[in-house]
Amino acid sequence: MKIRSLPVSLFAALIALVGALAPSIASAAEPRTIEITANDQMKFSVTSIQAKPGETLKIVLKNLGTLPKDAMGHNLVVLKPGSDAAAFSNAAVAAKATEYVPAALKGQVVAATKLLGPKQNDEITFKVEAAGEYPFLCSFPAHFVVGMKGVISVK
Ligand SMILES: [Cu+2]
Repeated sequence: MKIRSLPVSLFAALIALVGALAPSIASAAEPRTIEITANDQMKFSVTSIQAKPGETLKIVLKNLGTLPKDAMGHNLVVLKPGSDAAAFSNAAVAAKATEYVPAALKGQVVAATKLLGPKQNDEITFKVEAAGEYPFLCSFPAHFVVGMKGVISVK
């Protein structure tokens, strides 16, 4: 009885091993999609994201608002760990020509969506290589101060 059951349990163990490996292979190849909405109340629907070092993330930003882009545009800018998001927001006020991404601070940007008007979408795909806290914000004037900000925690 024992001799007969051994190959069966080995086969079952192999099946289990393949099953355990398959999802990790799939996740390494495909970015993880995170949908975030913005609105006329100046809120992001997601403000905290957990990720692993080396993971590829795809953030889809959807502006659900109806107010015109000049008055209530939204973007989503991901900064490198250690960047000062408040300082970035302050500098962005004078950077309307570059969709509120100040040229002098471009080196801090990991990825940025375009500035969205009402009912527009955009997406960014990027890899978070190093562990750390990656701040993100909407850099439209004053939106950071009202609370359009969050953190991607990579560990
Ligand atoms: Cu905004």
